[in-house]
Amino acid sequence: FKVTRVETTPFEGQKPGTSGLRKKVKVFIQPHYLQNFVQATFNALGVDRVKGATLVVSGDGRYYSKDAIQIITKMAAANGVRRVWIGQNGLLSTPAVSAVVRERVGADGSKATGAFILTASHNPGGPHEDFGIKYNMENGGPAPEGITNKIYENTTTIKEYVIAEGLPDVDISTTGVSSFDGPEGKFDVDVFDSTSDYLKLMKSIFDFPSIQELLSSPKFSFCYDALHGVAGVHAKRIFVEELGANESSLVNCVPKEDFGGGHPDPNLTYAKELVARMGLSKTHSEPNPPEFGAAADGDGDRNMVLGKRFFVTPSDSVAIIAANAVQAIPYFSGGLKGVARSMPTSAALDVVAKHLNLKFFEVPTGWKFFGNLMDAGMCSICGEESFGTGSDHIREKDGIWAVLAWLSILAYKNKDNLGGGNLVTVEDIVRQHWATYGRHYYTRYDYENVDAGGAKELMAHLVKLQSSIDEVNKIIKGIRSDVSNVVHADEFEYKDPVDGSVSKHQGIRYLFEDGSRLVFRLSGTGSEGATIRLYIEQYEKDSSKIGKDSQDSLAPLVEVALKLSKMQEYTGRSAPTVIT
Ligand code: VG1
Ligand code: CO
Repeated sequence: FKVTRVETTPFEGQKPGTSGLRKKVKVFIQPHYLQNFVQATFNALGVDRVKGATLVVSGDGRYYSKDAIQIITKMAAANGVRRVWIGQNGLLSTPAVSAVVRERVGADGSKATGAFILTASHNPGGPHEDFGIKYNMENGGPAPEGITNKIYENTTTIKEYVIAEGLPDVDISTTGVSSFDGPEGKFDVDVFDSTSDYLKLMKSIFDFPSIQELLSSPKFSFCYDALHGVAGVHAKRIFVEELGANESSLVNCVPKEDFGGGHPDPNLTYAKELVARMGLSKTHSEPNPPEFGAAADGDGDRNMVLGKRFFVTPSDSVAIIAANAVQAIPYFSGGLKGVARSMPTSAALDVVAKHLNLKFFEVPTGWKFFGNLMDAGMCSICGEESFGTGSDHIREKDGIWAVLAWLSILAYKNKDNLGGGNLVTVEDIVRQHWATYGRHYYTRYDYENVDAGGAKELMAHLVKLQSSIDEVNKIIKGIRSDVSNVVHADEFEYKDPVDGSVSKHQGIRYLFEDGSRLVFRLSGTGSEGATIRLYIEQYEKDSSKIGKDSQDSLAPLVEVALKLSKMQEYTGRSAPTVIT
C-alpha cells in the first residue's frame, strides 16, 4: 500500500466526554468525521507513541463498527503503526480490550501500546442511534484528560489526515495474521479469539472450581442478560463452557448491531426481561426466580446484580465486594491496597474502608480517575453508582468480573451449605452487610435528553444558591421541616494525588448534617440535548431502621431536591426518565 494525504476541515463538537466521543451514527458517517478524530488522536499521541505501535481496535459490535474498523486500520497503517490487533468479528468488551492491552503477547512477542475502543456503551445502537470511539493508553485505561484535551484541540485545527491506499479490507471474521508491505516496512493485522486472554486473566483472579461447584448445586440458580451487547460472547464461554452454567441461563447473549432495538443499559428500567425473571417486575409475577441474576451494558463494563426478588444497589455492591474480597477472592488474599469510589456513589464503601482501615479515595465520575491510583499501587477495588465495579486487574470497570466476584462471595459463604443447610442468599449477604455497617439509602433520578439551555440554567441556579447556606436552609425548611440542615455546599473539585492534575466543576453537592447528600451533575456521555442526574443518599446506622423501602425513606430528600433545584420549572419535566 501507499500513503495518501486527504485534505479535510474541522468538525465542531469533537470533544471526548466522560468516556470518549459519542454521537449519532448519522454524524459519524459524514465523510471525514471519524477520520478527523482518529488523526487528531494520532497527532495528540505524537510520533513516538504511533510509529511502530501495536494497536487494539475493537468494540461492542454496534452498527458502523465494521466500517470504522476498516477505516482505522487503514489510517493506522498510513500513520506508521506496526500492527493492528482485532478481536474476532471486531468484538471485544471494554474490559476485554483493557485485558488484551495489558496481557496479550502476539505470536512475534509483541505487546499492545494502546487501543481504539468502538462503543457508545449503554446508549442504543443502530443507523438512527449512537456510535462512539475512545482511546486507551498502554496501561489499558482511558486516555487521561491531558490527552483528550489535546485530541479535542487538534480536531479544531485539523487540515489533513493520512490513509493507506491499496490496503485491502481485512477479513475480521477469521482468526489469523495477515501481513502487508507499506512504504515504511511491514504492517500486520492480527485477528484473534476475543475471549481467551480475558478468560485467562479471570482464571488467575478467581477460584473457578468453587464457582463451578456453586453453579452446579441444585440449590443455586443463575441468569445472565447481556442485553444483546458484546458481553454475551464472553459470557457464553466463561459461564457456560468453563463454569458449567446451563445454556438456558443466558438471556440476550447474541450481540446485535442495534441491541435488538433496546437500551443496552443494565438498570431496573431497561433490563426488563431479567427484572421479570428475577421476580422484580411490577406487572408480571414470577413463581420461582433464580437465586442470582446479572445484566451487562452494550460494551460489557457495567453490571447490575440481583438476588431473588432483590435489587443490589451498585454502591452497596462495591462495598460488599470490598468487605469480602480478601476471604472470597484469591487475587486479593494478600490484602487490599486501598479502595475508591466516584463522588456521586454512596458512602457505603467509605464505611467499609474505615472499618478495615483501608486507604480511601473519592474521585470524579468516569473510570479514568481510578487508573492513576491503581498504577501507583494505591487502590485495589473501586466502583461507581452507575453499575460500574472493578479492580486493579485492568484499568476499566468490568461487568463479568463483578459477577464472578459476587459468585465467589456466594460460593465462600455457602462452602459448608451446598451439601446440607440453607443457602445464604444475595439478600442475606446484603442485609447482613447493612446490619454490620449501616445502610445507605440511595436513589438516582435521570432526566434524559432535556433542553440543554434549561439544564445549564438549573445548574447555574444551584451554584448561585450555594453562596448562602443560611438561605438554603431557610428554603429547605420551607419545603420539609423533617430533613436535617445543609452544612456544606460546593462544586466538587479533584486534585489527583498522583500527578497533581486538577479537575473542576465535577458536580454540585449539598451535604447535610446527618450525612445525607444531594448531588446534581450533567451527564458527559449523552449524544443529544442534556441529561441531568440527581443523586440522593441518606445514611441509617440504627439497625431497626435499615429494612425500609428506599423510595419511601428518601421521599423527604427527593422533595427537597426537586423543589430546591426547581426541576420542573427548568426542564418542563414532572418526572424523571429513569429512577434507579
Ligand atoms: C456515565 C456514568 C459514569 C460512567 C460513564 C461511562 O457518565 O454516570 O459513572 O463512568 O457513564 O460509563 P455520565 O457522564 O453520563 O454521568 V460506560 O459504561 O459509558 O463506559
Ligand atoms: Co459501558
